Amino acid sequence: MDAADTDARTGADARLADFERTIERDQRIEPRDWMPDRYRSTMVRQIAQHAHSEIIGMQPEGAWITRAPSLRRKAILLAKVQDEAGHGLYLYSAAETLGADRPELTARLISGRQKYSSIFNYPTPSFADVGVIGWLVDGAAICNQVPLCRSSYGPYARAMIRICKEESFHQRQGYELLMTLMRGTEAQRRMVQESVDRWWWPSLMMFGPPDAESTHTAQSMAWKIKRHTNDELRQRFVDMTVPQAAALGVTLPDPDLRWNAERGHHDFGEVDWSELKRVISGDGPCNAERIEVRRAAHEDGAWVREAAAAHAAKRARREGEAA
Ligand code: FAQ
Repeated sequence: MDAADTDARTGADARLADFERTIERDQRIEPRDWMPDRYRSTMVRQIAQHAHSEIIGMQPEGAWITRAPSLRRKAILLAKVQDEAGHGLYLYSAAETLGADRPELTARLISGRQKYSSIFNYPTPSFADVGVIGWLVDGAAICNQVPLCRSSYGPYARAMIRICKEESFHQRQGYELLMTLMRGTEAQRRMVQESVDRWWWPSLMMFGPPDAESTHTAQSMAWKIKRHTNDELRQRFVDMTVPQAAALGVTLPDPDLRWNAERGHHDFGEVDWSELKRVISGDGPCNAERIEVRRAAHEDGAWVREAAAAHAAKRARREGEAA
């Protein structure tokens, strides 16, 4: 080994040591900092999947915008779905700070090479689903994402702060809608219960596979990308949701759900992990429809992207001539 090789090796070791020290001290990794390739690709993977989830997540509730039962409910729903688009944009921007190319991320989503959350592959046949998505799906998202505000990658952690604030608001609006329905007619109460029955188990699946089967958790915890395991967050969500269900007057569809005083947590039944695997691998009730809608929207929007690029090029030319 010659002197140049030794210098290069020492430089690489020093950079890795610097990276590990930053993580150990709970400081943030920023875009210009050196990072291991695997840390970068793990961050791009998680942020892109998260961004895709926000964008695909506009569809199930968005389907109710034209059919909301009042102007007030329509305005609330429009604002919520618009917030989700905004979350997608913050997250795609965070992925871009890692060198990811946004059109390429979209192409990967549309071609099925990149995932999005399983939860958005379920249908929304009743208006109560809008409330239940706010309560349970945004509730699970907050539970998962509040610890991500302390994630080690700076732009992701900062995006998460704003997203969590908005999602807390979404969760409250969902709960308020359900409270209103529960104070309504017997048919409305039945509609809420039927919706809870359909969304409860898929909401628990949002936290990912059980720890023993999770491929990324150990490394992501070591890098402080994730702060808790999938099972820890799932448990936290169950404990948080049980009293809310009682206050609402609905039953969570799990005969094994009960308080365990010894553990200081609720015990709950086994999630159907084969269903999660099926939905993740593209065979959920609405996977094909969700991707088709996203593909069509992307193709319909081509002229907007072309016009924006032409405008930017023209402005750059003018500025170049003026300089
Ligand atoms: N669905 O080893 P792990 C929202 C994949 S909230 C689909 O445990 P990891 C707000 C996983 O990616 C929803 N795929 O992986 C909203 C991996 O696949 P890969 C989005 C899943 O990363 C509310 C493989 O299985 N939130 O959008 C799922 O350590 C209302 C092995 O799993 C986030 O993305 C699943 N449920 O932990 C919008 C939060 N679970 O990449 C509209 C950030 C696992 O090897 C309306 N993400 N997989 O091919 C995370 O916290 C993590 O990535 C987990 C998964 C916890 C999702």
